[in-house]
Amino acid sequence: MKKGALIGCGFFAQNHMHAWADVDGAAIIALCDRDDKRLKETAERFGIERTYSDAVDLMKSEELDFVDIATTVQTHRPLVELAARSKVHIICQKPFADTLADATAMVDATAAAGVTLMVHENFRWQSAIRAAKAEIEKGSIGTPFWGRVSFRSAYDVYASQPYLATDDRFIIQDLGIHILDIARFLFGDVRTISASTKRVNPAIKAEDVATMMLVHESGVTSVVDCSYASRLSRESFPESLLEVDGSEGALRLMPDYRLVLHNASGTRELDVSPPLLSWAERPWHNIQESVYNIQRHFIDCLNAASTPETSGTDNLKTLELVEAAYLSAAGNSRTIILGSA
Ligand code: NAD
Ligand code: 89V
Repeated sequence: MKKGALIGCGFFAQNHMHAWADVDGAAIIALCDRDDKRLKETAERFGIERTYSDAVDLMKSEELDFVDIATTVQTHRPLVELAARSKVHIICQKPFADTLADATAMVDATAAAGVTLMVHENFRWQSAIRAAKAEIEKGSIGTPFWGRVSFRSAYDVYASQPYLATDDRFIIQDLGIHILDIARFLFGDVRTISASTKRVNPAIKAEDVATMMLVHESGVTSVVDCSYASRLSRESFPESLLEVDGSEGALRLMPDYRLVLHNASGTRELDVSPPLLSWAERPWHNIQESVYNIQRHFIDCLNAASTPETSGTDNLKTLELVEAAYLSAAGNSRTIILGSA
């Protein structure tokens, strides 16, 4: 049994805790939050007796295999470095870091300590996205040459995550990071990116719309578009929609988790709806299921001593895309060559 502690008992960490209860071979034995009310509420909800207001005390007092860091980005580096010094494996929420320098320092610290570091980049673990990837890999549409990964909504994300309205960066850093990661997952690493951004909602500080064009090393060109300002006739939050054209056909992941595949043999429509886990709530259930999937993957990797898909090293590439997208948008959508940002 891998023994873990959760640091940060806020809004999203409640999903982590529910998912940990379902992951075989793992148990959260201690909680930490500097906000006493959130700490007590989470401890009571999940029946955890050992609680800490300070992560240094937690690390001194508990014998852990891993920590699950579910705080916001500003505290990731000190907490990751603390855990590395304590030689425990680490899952850290996205966005992993505010800067590539911080991200690289964390990757280096964990490598030097010999511990596993996985970024909780869960969108690629949604079952609908995995189903689409499996069809592409099976050759159902031939060789992909064009793709679109799209997330457009007017859902009020600010109600449960108020920092999204006041941070200096919004949609690319918070949501686009997931959508860019899905594009990497489906089409591979990226050679160039250009981006434009816009703030539509006057009540928030940063951009709530972003459109990005990526040229992948595989030869695929993709469009990654995100919006929290799109008042659509049908709200599909929090679904990521896909369009992929290949040499032999086309794939579409449509609202309501309808995966449509067309090729010379005809058209198939699959229902790739995520299962509704016992603790999940619509419309969040696809994200909640992906939390369970990624946490289970982390424990599988610890048991097999293998590298997680979204290791710290892997996530540097997604973070580079985020940085390059902001750079491009600030520079009149100029094309950024990855590695030169
Ligand atoms: P939140 O503000 O609700 O919770 C963060 C908690 O961490 C707070 O209770 C705070 O007191 C605690 N905290 C901060 N620094 C601490 C420290 N040094 N020691 C102990 N406790 C500390 O934030 P949230 O909305 O739950 O978001 C947390 C992270 O999860 C963010 O990085 C966010 O981007 C990410 N998130 C991810 C997803 C996803 O699908 N992967 C969804 C939502 C949020
Ligand atoms: O995944 C996230 O970080 C969330 C949400 C899906 C709401 O954008 O902020």
